[in-house]
Amino acid sequence: MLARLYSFLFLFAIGFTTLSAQVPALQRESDYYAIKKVNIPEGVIMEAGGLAFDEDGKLAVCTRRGEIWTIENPASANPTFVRFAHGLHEPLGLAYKDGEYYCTQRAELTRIADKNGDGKADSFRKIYGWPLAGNYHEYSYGPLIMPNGNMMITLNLGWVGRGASLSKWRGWMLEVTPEGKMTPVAVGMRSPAGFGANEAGDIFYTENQGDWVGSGRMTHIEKGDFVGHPEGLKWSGEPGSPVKLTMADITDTLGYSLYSYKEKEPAVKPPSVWFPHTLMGISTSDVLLIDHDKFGPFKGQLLVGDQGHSKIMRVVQEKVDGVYQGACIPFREGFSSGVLRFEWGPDKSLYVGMTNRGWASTGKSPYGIERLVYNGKTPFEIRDINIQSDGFLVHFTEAVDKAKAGDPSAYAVSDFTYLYRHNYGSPVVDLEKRPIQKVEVAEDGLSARLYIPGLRLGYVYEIKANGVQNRAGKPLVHPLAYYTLNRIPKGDSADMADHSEHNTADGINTNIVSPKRITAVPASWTNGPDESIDLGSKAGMLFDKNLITVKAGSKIRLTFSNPDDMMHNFLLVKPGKADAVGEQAVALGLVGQEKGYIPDSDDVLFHTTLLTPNSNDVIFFEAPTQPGDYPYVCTFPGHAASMRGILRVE
Ligand SMILES: [Cu+2]
Repeated sequence: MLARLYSFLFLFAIGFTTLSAQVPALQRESDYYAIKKVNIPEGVIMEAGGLAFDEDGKLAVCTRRGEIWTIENPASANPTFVRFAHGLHEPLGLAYKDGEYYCTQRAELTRIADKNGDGKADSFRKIYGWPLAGNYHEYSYGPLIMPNGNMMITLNLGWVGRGASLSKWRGWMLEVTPEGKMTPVAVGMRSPAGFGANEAGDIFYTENQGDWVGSGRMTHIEKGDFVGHPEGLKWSGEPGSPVKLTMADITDTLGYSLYSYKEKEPAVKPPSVWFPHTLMGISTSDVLLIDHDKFGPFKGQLLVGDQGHSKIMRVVQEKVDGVYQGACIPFREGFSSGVLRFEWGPDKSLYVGMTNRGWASTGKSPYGIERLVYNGKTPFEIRDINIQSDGFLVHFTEAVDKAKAGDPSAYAVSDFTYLYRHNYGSPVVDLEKRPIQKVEVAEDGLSARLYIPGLRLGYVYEIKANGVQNRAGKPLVHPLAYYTLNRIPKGDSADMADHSEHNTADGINTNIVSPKRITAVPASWTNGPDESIDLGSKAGMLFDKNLITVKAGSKIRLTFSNPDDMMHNFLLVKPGKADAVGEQAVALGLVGQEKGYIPDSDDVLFHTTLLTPNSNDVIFFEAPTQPGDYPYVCTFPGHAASMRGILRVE
């Protein structure tokens, strides 16, 4: 099985590498959507946990430090900040309705109001509360206020080296009436930091990669659903539970995807959209409907944030035989901190609340509020994707050059899935390139139909359209989408996914063979190494040492240990090249895991293999003879920004 997977990877490595997703220089996100800073007064720690606007356009932000700030004229150069409330317990959601704020603290849903009109909260009423075990990871989110006035909240699992439901209803979505009557809705959540409703009013929640969760994903929630993580099932026997499954019903099933596990246990609900880990983001957050046409040609679609990658993605969905499915598409990156929350402002710009304390992000600021402003120009983008019985219909925001877009070589499509198991995350498995039989471009040039034989249910389709251009010869701003296939419309010619075919091998290459990784004492080192160095990983995507000083040309034995729960590597690179090498690693795309995320680059001097949790690697190398600061960096996608240090050669 292992060999089979590797041979696929080898065969298609060249294609994937050359077609890796890069934003072409001609078309930049910032040409259409500008990120503008909201000026925050000095001393205000605006670690945004939730955003809400009142009817007058005043913005309220609850913070992870337990405050609520109101901000008048947030788009102006000097907004007015008032501390409206304080002393709350890490509120991670805020809503506003009829003159009152609704806020989810760790242990209760609270209604907060300013009764005497002095601009500060003076009324705090508990609507509904729940117990805490005291675990740091027991985050609580919401509320999402429904049209009938009821409120949805979600409760994170605790973390004890795995997701754990240490107190009642952890791992659940709950519905609470304004009077405080609670009904459990759905279970199987791990870290449900974001949820929102689409145009039809259906609720979707986003999940972060973790144990039992192969990659980030978004799932449609209906009453009685079980969405994958078994821990919350501990409470399925409680009065009011709409779920009959128990923890014992869910077994660790190497070899099943969540989709194929459903054939064994029909109560399991797979996601409508997977966000491939590191390729789209690393920690999905807020969900918001684009409910107007003042933000580009995307009305009716969803925006989904990513905290770790400090960015926002776009999601297009369709319902086939009553089941949601669709694609995620890159939208806007480059926010200054981790994107946790967003909300439409009165002018229909998007206010983005950010924080990264304890949750590293590519944006380097610890917190902040930014505003995403659309300038009215139409970006040339994939607008939407619809499943066909024999392929995909890809819609564009502008007419395409028909000759170019009609050529199958303008596209590359591959599919893969993730394993459903107790481990933290899943590698990409069963990766295959899908041949495109032919492409038909619509008369108006606004869509292209890709004929792809042998579609596989339960798989994620990477659709690249790097060769598509508009009539002015410009490429797509983002020639990339990941479509999750749950259903195929009638006229079904698809091959059903056969779960016995899932590759159970990890797909991770932990023994990278390379002349830059020498794992035995070189024969020429007759006196052994001059120096032995121990380096470790540290939680939060860090090395445990930021500076190591060595003599020029000295013989070094380096032991890199990984006691962390994530995978890491060590690459020593040429001065000033840490960013470049990190980007090259991400650009490896789906084959990155096979290469240990080590790009084939002259900028890389020496490296270890990719280390799984609780493993180590020993390498031998000679320090550069040229004195200077040589960065070392972990290039596991998403880590390079924070996980680096300096080897100082003297
Ligand atoms: Cu790392």
